[in-house]
Amino acid sequence: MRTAYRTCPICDAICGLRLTLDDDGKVLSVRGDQDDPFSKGYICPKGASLGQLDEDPDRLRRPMIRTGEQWREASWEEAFAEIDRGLSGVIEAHGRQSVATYFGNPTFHTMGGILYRGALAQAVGSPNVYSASSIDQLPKHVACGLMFGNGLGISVPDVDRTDYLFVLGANPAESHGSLAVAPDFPGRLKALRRRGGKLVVVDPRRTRTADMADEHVFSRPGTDSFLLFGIVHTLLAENLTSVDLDVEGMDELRELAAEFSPEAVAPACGVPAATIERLARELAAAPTAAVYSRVGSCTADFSTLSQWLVDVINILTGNFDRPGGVMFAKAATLQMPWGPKPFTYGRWQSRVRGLPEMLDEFPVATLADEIETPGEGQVRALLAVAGNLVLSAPNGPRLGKAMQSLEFMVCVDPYLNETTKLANVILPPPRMLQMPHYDLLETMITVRNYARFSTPALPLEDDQMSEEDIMARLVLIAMGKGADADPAEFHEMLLGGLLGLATQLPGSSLQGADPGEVRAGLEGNSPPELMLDALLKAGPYRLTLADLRAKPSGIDLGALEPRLPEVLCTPEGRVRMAPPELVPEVERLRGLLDTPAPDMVLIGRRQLRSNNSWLHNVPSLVGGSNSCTLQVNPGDVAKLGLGSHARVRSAVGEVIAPVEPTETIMPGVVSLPHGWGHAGSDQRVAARHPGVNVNALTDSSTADPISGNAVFNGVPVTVSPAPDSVAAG
Ligand SMILES: Nc1nc2c(c(=O)[nH]1)N[C@H]1C(S)=C(S)[C@@H](COP(=O)(O)OP(=O)(O)OC[C@H]3O[C@@H](n4cnc5c(=O)[nH]c(N)nc54)[C@H](O)[C@@H]3O)O[C@H]1N2
Ligand SMILES: Nc1nc2c(c(=O)[nH]1)N[C@H]1C(S)=C(S)[C@@H](COP(=O)(O)OP(=O)(O)OC[C@H]3O[C@@H](n4cnc5c(=O)[nH]c(N)nc54)[C@H](O)[C@@H]3O)O[C@H]1N2
Ligand code: SF4
Ligand SMILES: [Mo]
Repeated sequence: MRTAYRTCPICDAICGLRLTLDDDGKVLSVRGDQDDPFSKGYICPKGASLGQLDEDPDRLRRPMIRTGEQWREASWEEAFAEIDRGLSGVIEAHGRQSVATYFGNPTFHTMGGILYRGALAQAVGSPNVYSASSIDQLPKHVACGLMFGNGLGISVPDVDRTDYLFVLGANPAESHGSLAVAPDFPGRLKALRRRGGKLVVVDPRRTRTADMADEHVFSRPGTDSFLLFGIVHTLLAENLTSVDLDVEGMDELRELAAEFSPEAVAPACGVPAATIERLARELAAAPTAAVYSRVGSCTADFSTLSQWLVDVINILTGNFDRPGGVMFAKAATLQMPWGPKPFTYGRWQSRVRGLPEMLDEFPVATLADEIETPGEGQVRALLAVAGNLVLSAPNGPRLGKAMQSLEFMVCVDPYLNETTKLANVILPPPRMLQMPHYDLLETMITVRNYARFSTPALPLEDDQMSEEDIMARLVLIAMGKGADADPAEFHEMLLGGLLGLATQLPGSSLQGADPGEVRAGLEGNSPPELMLDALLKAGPYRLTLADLRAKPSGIDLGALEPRLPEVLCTPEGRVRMAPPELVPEVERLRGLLDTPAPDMVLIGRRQLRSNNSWLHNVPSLVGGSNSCTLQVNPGDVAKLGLGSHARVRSAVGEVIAPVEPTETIMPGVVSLPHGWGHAGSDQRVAARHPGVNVNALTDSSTADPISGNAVFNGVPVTVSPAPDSVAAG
């Protein structure tokens, strides 16, 4: 028996875990690590199932090659040779633009993913770069880019010190938080209330978070910008502002908010004017307050506008960049990607819809267009790393069909699933416990400064390949160096580039040092570990990998402190309160003030024991409350005459799902969780709990006009009774 310390790699809470393993490396138990200064022993059911997930017998061990419908295991040599042939063929015939890359959610967490994804996209040399950002948080990046000149200038709510937390379109009691790393988020919310603070939740569902709150406000999906404008209007009209930052555009902001009085917006968002006014006054009067918004608000229409208004309120109430308000974490590593970079976008446009590039990417919502539409630059090949687009992307089934028309597709993924089964080659990364782990992105958005590194708990076996070697070999193939090129050559190149930046960037603790000397002093058992050592040494605390290894339960780096000047990148050095780029959207919003809402709209939901699409093959995580049901208000159940199952139809598709009548959802709204739809899956447990694909209903032709982000919430649908016999749920 031995103990292994791990950071849980599943969700954004990055909890510290303590595992016991037997001599064969089998996981005997998983517990929260009591000695972790940040998570303090917290663990959720998913973390507790990490052993089962890691040891899942359906995980792929060896590369897979498909011929027709037939999959067979192959050697790594054969798989890379096949990829070299397929990819080079497409590049020769159609040019580099015809190869798309997609990076899914886990690439934000794994070291091989986060450190190598940029290099892979660059080596492919195509503008067709896509990631889970544009089906998630892109509007937040864009709003921060426009206001602070820094697309990564994302602040987090100071949950541990705030007196008033206003949660909009997030359910951290079940999701455990997102873009705000706070292990044991539920415990932190309880502590907020214990110390006399107030928790307000605005959501079309009475969620677990809403149940914990002092006040829950039902609001109509897709209308957050109305509500937020109503609050801004009140703050300005009643002189409740206390702006203590160097800002510009206050007059323009006043003008933009003028027509959005609480009375004007109330019919649109479904929140009474008196409630909007009271919330504005409470936010202004609280000693400290933080407005926090996430997926519900980011994946709806007008999402860039609502993310902007969230920070406008934080600034107007004097709560931006101060304890108890919203603040910026100070990560232990040199800020990724390598220092603050002025925000630019629209440097190139997507071929079919003319959507602007955002942070070097195009929105996932237009990937199907780029594959389906003939002409020069048509996407003919796809490299997808850690993504399950058929279940996660808007109109996933359409995208799946488009994928079938590709000439070549490669997935880096441990599972044969709804998306990877459409590939020609699948390359499986090692098990989680075999990888080193440091969450380079999440540690940039913690609610307390913190660092924790996990060494691999288990060695790689002879027939396995590290994720960084897989990525490096794909890079080398894309560079035209062939299937046999030595990945070590590329690792050293990437490390060299990183050291070049780390020794030059202002603010780096290694600025002015000699890259060769720094390289000679680096230590680590793998290329990502060497890179981490460099990034830590270049970071503000001058830590080393050895420091983190010596403290496997993690290191507390103190409470957040004000640091806006380090984050702000606008040329004039001031925060832009009314970015001109947003004005057309404000006009579009104004045009909808008196438009009646659709009769019935669809929203999503996250379930405690799921994580997007990929945990449904773990027996302890499926069944019971974790099943794919359509939540409907009992009034609507009666009105629509629904029985046990309902047919849900949208502009693009239809599904049949079991009905779950519940008072927790507001009338006129139904909810289906995402990540389901595993009928016929090769994942044996998931196939027994298939559920339906909610993204068969979401529409890829609608997107937030500014960011291009997908719209998953507020989708107009019709709901009708369905006979049980045709039910697929
Ligand atoms: N258990 C679990 N945890 C997860 C995940 C998971 O799948 N399951 N996924 C992880 C990922 S990738 C992410 S990004 C995070 C996301 O973390 P959260 O953002 O906290 O996730 P959700 O639970 O989707 O919360 C969105 C809420 O918005 C509400 N909503 C829908 N539409 C609207 C709207 O128009 N306005 C408002 N105000 N509310 C709306 C929904 O009812 C829902 O309660 O969770 C992470 N953690
Ligand atoms: N309707 C609706 N759709 C949504 C959402 C919603 O709220 N509603 N939420 C959206 C959000 S927030 C997100 S983040 C996206 C997620 O979208 P995706 O990232 O495309 O989908 P996931 O389901 O997270 O799939 C992750 C894949 O990574 C694989 N994987 C797991 N671990 C590893 C690893 O270590 N290495 C590699 N290479 N692969 C690994 C899994 O097997 C799985 O195939 O979905 C979005 N889709
Ligand atoms: S909350 Fe997230 S990080 Fe923590 S144990 Fe659960 S899945 Fe892992
Ligand atoms: Mo996400």
